[in-house]
Amino acid sequence: MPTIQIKGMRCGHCAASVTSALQAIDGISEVKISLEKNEASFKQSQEVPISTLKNAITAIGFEVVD
Ligand SMILES: [Cu+2]
Repeated sequence: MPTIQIKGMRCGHCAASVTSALQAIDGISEVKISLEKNEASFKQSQEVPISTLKNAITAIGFEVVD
């Protein structure tokens, strides 16, 4: 499963926001968030550019860590 590091998630609301932002992207499903690890993992049915992921996360006030 692809996994990305996300900065700024603090609670269940943050996790839910990130989940819906990622799931709104074409080709991404089954998003799982780990607040302890600051990670989001997901299933990818097609290639999604990292810039698309970053934009979606940035748009809701979080940051993808490189
Ligand atoms: Cu929160």
